[in-house]
Amino acid sequence: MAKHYERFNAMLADEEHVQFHEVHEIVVQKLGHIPIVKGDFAHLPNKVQRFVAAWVQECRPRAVYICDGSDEEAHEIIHKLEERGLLHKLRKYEECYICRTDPADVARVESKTFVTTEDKYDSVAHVREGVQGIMGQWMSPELMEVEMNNRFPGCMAGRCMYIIPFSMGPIGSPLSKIGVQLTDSNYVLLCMRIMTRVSPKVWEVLGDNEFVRCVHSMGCPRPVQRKVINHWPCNPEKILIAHFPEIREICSYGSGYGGNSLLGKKCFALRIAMNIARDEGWLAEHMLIMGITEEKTGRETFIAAAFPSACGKTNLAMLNPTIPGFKVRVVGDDIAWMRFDENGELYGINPEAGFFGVAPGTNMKTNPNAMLTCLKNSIFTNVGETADGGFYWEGLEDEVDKNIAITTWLGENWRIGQPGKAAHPNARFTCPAGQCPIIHPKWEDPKGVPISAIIFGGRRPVGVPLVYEAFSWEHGVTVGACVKSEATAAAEHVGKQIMHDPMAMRPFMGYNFGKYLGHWLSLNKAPHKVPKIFHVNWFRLNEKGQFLWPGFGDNIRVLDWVIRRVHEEESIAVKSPIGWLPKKGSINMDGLGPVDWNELFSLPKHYWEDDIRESRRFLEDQANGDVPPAIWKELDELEKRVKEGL
Ligand code: GTP
Ligand code: SPV
Ligand code: MN
Repeated sequence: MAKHYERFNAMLADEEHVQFHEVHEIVVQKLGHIPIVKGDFAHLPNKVQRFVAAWVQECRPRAVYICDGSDEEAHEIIHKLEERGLLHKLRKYEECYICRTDPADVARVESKTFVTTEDKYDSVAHVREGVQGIMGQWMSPELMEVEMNNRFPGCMAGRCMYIIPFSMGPIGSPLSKIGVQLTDSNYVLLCMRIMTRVSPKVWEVLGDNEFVRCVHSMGCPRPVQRKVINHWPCNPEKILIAHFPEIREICSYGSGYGGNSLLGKKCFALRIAMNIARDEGWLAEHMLIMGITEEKTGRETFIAAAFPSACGKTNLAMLNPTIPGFKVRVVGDDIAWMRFDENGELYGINPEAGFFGVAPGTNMKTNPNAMLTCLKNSIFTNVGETADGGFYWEGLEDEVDKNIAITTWLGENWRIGQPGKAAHPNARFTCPAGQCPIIHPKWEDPKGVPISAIIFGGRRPVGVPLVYEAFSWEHGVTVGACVKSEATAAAEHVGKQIMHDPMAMRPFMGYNFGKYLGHWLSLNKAPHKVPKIFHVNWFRLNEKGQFLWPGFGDNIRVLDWVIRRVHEEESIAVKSPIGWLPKKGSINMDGLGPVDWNELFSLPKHYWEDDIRESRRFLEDQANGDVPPAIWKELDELEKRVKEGL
């Protein structure tokens, strides 16, 4: 049996056979002479002690540091990283730091991300012979064992292992889950304390219960074998991001960047959580949550929306309305955990505590709320820096002195207007959500907020209208299953290829995609009141390659239509073969420049025929026998409607 399972089983066996008072002795033996430089190991929950001890044995760090999430702790670490040169203070703001990574470690690495289960088809769907599966990758426990053995033994030599207790969701909420991350990166620790709730209270809430085991190493034991660039240790050639849903364990090696290393985010809150969600009857999704209040009536409607990475979730969640009468407040910008309550209402929480937002494109016009959130206590990774100690990235041309000297993310001297870019396209800000001027007062409500609509979307340059509404839950799930988008810099894909990204979850699938669709469909049962499902596209282009829709703050006009549909306004929709479309004139266009309604909503017949054929092919290729019959039925009906009606 593979070692990680053995290690896990041994922990359970220990529990059965060993008396409580003996546990500590055993663990101390396993820790050997490794000093605990901070925290009281003996007071950690038993299961955590064993987990740490097992991985200390494996990774052989120089010391163990038990984090408490306090500001003092953060300052101590920041100070250390400033001295080392990894962090640099941005003197224009309060407690903001800039960090430049090794240019070989700048985004999620989907090709090195795996799910390991005993049975392959628990992790991935059956693909057509000769087809490369893209909805998650499985690696057998045996092969994974070899890969892990090739990396983890001794991987923290000469470094400190940080023990991070964190809660995804408000500490103690019935919807929250606890994780413990071990890491040898203190940059990761600093980001984890922004993105999750790191606190000793987690130990109390955890007690003897289960938690998600997260292990992360930069893969750069000392003495280093590979030249460290920008003081950013990493091991890009050997990146491996392994998930073991059966034992709720995540092991990540070689990268310090974003979703590769902040394991609470995509690894836990999506890939592992969706396994838990399937078992417990809820949903863990790549979705923002926002509340929109109509000021005239005071009515507030909450919406969850799934767009692929770098396709506009953060921007929509914090939207600054360009038309009067609406108040928008953000609950979450990337991940939603949603569950039907006993009355059948869908409630959602944001399991995260911070925003890890795409920097380029963010400015006071497109997203003032994000700009105002990250003016203090934030970390900026792979952005440029102005000579007066400010951040800079593409999109800020009008907000800084045009002649100011800028250092690019690659450390080069640069000025606005010169060729090249100041920031990496996947440069990010990491900031506490609580600092957002429009954070929703209920964003930490343990019950969550009631979700009335689900929106899917993506970057679709042609053919797909600004907005449409699905006819039913089943139709909506099919729309979600057929989400596609242009590739972005959030992962390693290159070029402007259109990729399938069902439910915006392609990079984050934690189990068999066909069964995941089945799980979505299964939620439409009494007493559940399933929300309406919509599809939006802010990215349609005209013949000249310009956006047909202004986007950003003007997206409120589309949300207004969505809300009115949620509240059963019938006269504003017309039936089309692909779903309900806005009746001409039913979207408020007051004060907008010229917008070509006909072009925005046109449904080219050939395009849709091809699109449906291609989507069918995708589902057959990627999940043939596993796709629920209801999805095929929806596709058949859609095809028929398009054939006869367009
Ligand atoms: P992840 O954090 O990777 O999951 O991304 P996200 O979905 O939160 O995307 P985000 O809101 O950060 O937007 C990514 C890019 O899309 C930014 O460069 C934005 O400027 C751009 N963008 C966002 N909304 C719009 C829009 O309505 N119209 C246009 N044209 N661009 C947009
Ligand atoms: C995404 O890629 O969807 C992100 C950034 O939100 S990362 O945390 O790196 O996954
Ligand atoms: Mn995301």
